Amino acid sequence: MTERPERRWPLLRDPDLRRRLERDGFLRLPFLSPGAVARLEELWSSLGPPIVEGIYSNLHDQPPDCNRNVNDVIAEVFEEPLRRLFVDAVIGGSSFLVKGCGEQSASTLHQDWCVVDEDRAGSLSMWVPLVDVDEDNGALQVLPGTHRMRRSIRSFDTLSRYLDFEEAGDLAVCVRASAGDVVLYAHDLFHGSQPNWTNRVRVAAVAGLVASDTGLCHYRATGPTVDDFERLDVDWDFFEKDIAVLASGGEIVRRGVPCRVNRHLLDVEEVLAHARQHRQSLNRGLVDSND
Ligand SMILES: O=C(O)CCC(=O)C(=O)O
Repeated sequence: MTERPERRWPLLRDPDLRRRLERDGFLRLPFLSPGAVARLEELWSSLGPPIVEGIYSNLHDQPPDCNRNVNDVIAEVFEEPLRRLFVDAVIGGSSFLVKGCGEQSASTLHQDWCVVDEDRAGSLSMWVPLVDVDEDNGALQVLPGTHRMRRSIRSFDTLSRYLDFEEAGDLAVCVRASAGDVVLYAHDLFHGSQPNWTNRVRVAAVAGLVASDTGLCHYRATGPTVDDFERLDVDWDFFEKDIAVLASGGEIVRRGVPCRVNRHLLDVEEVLAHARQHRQSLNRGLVDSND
């Protein structure tokens, strides 16, 4: 199995949870109190709430002041339970991620954008549903262990690998969760969600997490080959403000450091083989499979 160099991750207090997160790339844990869930539901309702089709984020269409407020309230609500779980973690980029209803609401299996140099550091997403989630209403589905594959570069304008749920078959693991649980997952873990077949939108509050002293970055494709990039040093605001400029067809003026990552685009077969191997090693008891 391809192994990655040691990386600096946000540091969980519990060594056993730390081991599981680094091994599988995800972890579900109790996180928010019912009162905290109610506060976030109220915040979501105060946005309108927008009519949601497919996958919706407030970052898509809400004004900057509103997005700043959503970011600040989610960060505040997450702060206390975050300190209980982690010794060392810095939160940023909080928003609502909402799944509408019906066939068009699937999120194909993918890796999230890089927010750190993944040769040196690991970054996590905190995904907190405000309703109970399962296979019927858009629970996260993950390909365990795929965060340990060779490095890939994902950003606004780089080519990224997507996988259909049909291709993944039973390698995709559904992470059922109760309202207020957190699903922690590595940004480079393949994940997605099947359509929401219920008639109630599925709201989740999400945020990014890195260890302190970990610089954030974003990659831009520069050519001449698909493996040539520049790495920009950024902060959390970049993902809210500058990306919105790029998304609306504008350009941003920033100089980055050139870098090349050979064959950065992962192959479908390679991802599936890796997920299969991870599952086999769990089944064979090479690693403790009781958790
Ligand atoms: O919220 C979902 O259903 C999908 C989440 C996801 O894929 C992501 O945040 O990248």
